[in-house]
Amino acid sequence: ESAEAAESHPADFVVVANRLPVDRASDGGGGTAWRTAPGGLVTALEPVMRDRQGAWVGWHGAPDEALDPFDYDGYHLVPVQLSAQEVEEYYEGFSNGTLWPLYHDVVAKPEYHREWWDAYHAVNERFAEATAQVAAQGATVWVQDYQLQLVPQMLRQRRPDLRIGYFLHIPFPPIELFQQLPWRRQIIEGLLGADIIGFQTPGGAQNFTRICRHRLKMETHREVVTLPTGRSTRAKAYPISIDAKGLESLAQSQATLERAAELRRELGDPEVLFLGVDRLDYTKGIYHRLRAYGELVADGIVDPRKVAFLQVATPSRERVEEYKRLRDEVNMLVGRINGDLGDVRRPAITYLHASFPRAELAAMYTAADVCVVTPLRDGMNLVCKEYVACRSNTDGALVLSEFTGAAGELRQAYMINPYDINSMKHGMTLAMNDTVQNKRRRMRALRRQVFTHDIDAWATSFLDDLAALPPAQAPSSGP
Ligand code: GDG
Repeated sequence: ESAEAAESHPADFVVVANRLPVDRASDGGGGTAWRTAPGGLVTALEPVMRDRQGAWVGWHGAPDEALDPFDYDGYHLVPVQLSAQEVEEYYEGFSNGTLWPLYHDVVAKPEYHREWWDAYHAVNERFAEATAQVAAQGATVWVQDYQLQLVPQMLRQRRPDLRIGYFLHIPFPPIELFQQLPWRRQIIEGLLGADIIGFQTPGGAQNFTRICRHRLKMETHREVVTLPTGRSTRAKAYPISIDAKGLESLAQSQATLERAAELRRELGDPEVLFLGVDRLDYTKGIYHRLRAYGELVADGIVDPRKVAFLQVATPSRERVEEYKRLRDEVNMLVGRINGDLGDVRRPAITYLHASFPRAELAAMYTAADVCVVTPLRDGMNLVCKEYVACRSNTDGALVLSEFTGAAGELRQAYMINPYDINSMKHGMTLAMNDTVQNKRRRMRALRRQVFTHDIDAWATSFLDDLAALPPAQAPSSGP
């Protein structure tokens, strides 16, 4: 039945991602309804999708459930079915237990299991098949992220007429780490099926071309990789961003301003409010950050009666073992710091393991004097850009890890090395105590960067590059 639906909706533009941009929520009357899962990618692609009869191929989030394609809010959605075992092996296993830690500098130990790989391969085939069914002749297809690295090649084999773009949202590791992967060759060949392979940073793109040159003996010239078939592919950086204007206007709304003031009161009217917002993930450096802050309190540099720290950790991948452990470790650390150093009236750290509506996050960004972003490795990191977008009166200070993709753009942040606890303590202290003029100067520069390089600019530059390539190559020229 999906072929039938595809015939009635051949799409000129197709986004392929692990998840569809919708969630199923209770409709209040005992049933369920679809709701847009808000996110930067959805915002960025909305105009393109509407103008070009776009379709979105992805999993709908429920295991063992087959769904026909359906239209929702102007999108044509094509659900891909996953069994409960595939969710375990392809998603939790290979994607989040193998690739995620390997690509993030092995800050956790990647696990290599042949069954996980088999499931990853099979699911990638299914995504490629569903996409081949829905794409119109000569359509543009944009494949997203590490869960679907084999799709570009699998799709090209089925549909050599398509223009295929691919974007990796996480870092691409150096050759020394990537080499560990038992299926390294298949992954590289999978990606090379795309006409353009986008990375968050120039470093990621270089890691990729270096592997093509040194391990696969392909010819490379700057961003161009030439395959043995003569076809060529580009590996290039497209740093992702946010809907800066949209977030700024949310932050400036009366409701947000009132909520921001109320938040500060609820936190005991601190002189300085520190803020951290992350998915609860071991790559984000949450533990390291809170430990450094705990030391500042213990050293007497920070007085918890005058300074507050609000840490939001959004629940994430809760069935994966490493994430359970991290959750316990952070709980214990916060308990220890608050037990040892808190005050009757106020804990040293206010820790919230929960997720919040976007407007509440905007109020937090608006309320905070210092935003602390300390990942051990991060493809880009959007939280730091969101904080900057919310600081319209150019106050506030951003403490940022060198190991984020964003560090390449947000040069005026207070840079720290999260592996160096003294560097973190120093960065937080400086951000808290620096002169108003210095903070303003830095924040103005940060805001210029974020507002001139927003999510729209990101999507446009990728899609313009893709559109500028010569039209699709002959069917025999696939890799
Ligand atoms: C991956 C890459 C790359 C967080 N808590 C809540 C909430 N959030 C939102 C933030 C932000 C997003 O989630 C997190 O984005 P990050 O970029 O910080 O991190 P990842 O989730 O790891 O994203 C990353 C990104 O993809 C894009 O390419 O930058 O490097 O790892 O937007 O605001 N949103 C809401 N409630 C919460 O409680 N509504």
